[in-house]
Amino acid sequence: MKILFLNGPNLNLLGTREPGIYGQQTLADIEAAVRRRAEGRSIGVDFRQSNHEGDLVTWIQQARGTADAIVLNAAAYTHTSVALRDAISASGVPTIEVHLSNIHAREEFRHRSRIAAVCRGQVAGFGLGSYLLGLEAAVIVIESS
Ligand code: CA2
Repeated sequence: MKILFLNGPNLNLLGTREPGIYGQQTLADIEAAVRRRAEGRSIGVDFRQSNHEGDLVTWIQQARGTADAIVLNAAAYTHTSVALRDAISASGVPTIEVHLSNIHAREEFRHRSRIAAVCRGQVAGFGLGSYLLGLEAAVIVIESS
């Protein structure tokens, strides 16, 4: 099975600023942990980040027929992007929404996710663990389809 991990804007800064909110781990550390968890389980991991909404839209479109599931941390686009919502919906690829922080315990504008309704589910608040749980959720969704 192939799982596509997509990361949105500013996540390339992880580990360099705001460690109080997002932890000390870099995105490379998160990718390494995801790859370790997938090892020996016939899971192919493709892990990407972009600061550009259009890149994320294109990658979600391309996932149709090439990935079995998407694990998506859309970062700030979570709260704004109708384009990402439409892309997830159009691709038909089961998508798990993940967040490092508990978006529901933060500022009000982060409580609403524009993509949640077209995702299979959401994991938020467990730091790097959200990605590992996202991986397990993706496996469950793929294996039960
Ligand atoms: O908790 C999450 O994973 C978020 O998706 C992170 C986004 C935020 O806009 C969402 O509301 C919740 C922000 C990612 C920015 O990451 C930074 C990392 C280091 C320094 C500054 C920003």
